[in-house]
Amino acid sequence: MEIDEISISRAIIDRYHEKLSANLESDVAIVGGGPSGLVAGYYLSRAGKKAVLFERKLSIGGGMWGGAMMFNEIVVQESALPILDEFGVRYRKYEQNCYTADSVEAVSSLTAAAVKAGLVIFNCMSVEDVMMREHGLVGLVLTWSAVEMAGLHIDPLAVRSRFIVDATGHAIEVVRVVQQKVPGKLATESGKVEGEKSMWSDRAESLTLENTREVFPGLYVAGMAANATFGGPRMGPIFGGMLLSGKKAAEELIARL
Ligand code: 48F
Repeated sequence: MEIDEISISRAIIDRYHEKLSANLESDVAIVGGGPSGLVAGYYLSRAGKKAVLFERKLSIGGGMWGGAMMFNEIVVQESALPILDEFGVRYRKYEQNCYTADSVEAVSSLTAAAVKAGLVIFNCMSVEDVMMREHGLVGLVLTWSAVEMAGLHIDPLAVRSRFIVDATGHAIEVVRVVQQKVPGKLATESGKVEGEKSMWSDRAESLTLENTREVFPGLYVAGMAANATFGGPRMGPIFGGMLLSGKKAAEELIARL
């Protein structure tokens, strides 16, 4: 039977509308589809929580695709190997506490497992603001990335969630919006974004985990955003901290939901 172009179009419009509408309210809204956001989304979904992830770009994976300087291999330390095992990402020992994995396999495996666990991902969507109430944050304000890129003056849509995870990496976009537009202070030493420090891989990796926590009522930071918020150094192309951070954020949120 011939398939009609209008059926194709209607199928896509209907299914997308259904998906968007079903996810206007969630337990956790994750901003950013890099390794920390994907891992957080996976563990939340696997625990039966309703998690939704918004990613600005067409592709999911953030800074993981390109390894280091486009050499598409990543380094992961021993403590994070159980997470690679959980996702079925293969790795090889290079030397003591230094394992490598193919970055394309890593991103695609994290993404596939997260989606199959129930995480709903909206790509091409940018978070431009938050929704606030007296007691804290209650959701996100979204626009199409294409609208953002074109600089069109078009009003956004809003989604409600019990918790938000800022997993936007070095840019810490949600935390910066909160600092600028929401009354109150961040749970950092200065009450503001402390800012990312220069590279110190070993220290950064342990700090990423420590810094993965609630930074404002209703808002968690994970991955590089955690270090940038609390003043930790950058770590370069070692990804164990990102994976462990996503898992920690999920575990803390599961305990609170
Ligand atoms: O940067 P990214 O990969 O964050 P991550 O999970 O991992 C960091 C590592 O890749 C690397 C590193 C570790 O060695 O330092 O950089 O902390 O992914 C962040 C994602 O968030 C998206 C962005 O496009 C990227 O894919 N993003 C950023 N701002 C927004 C956003 C926004 N406002 N709305 C939607 N997505």
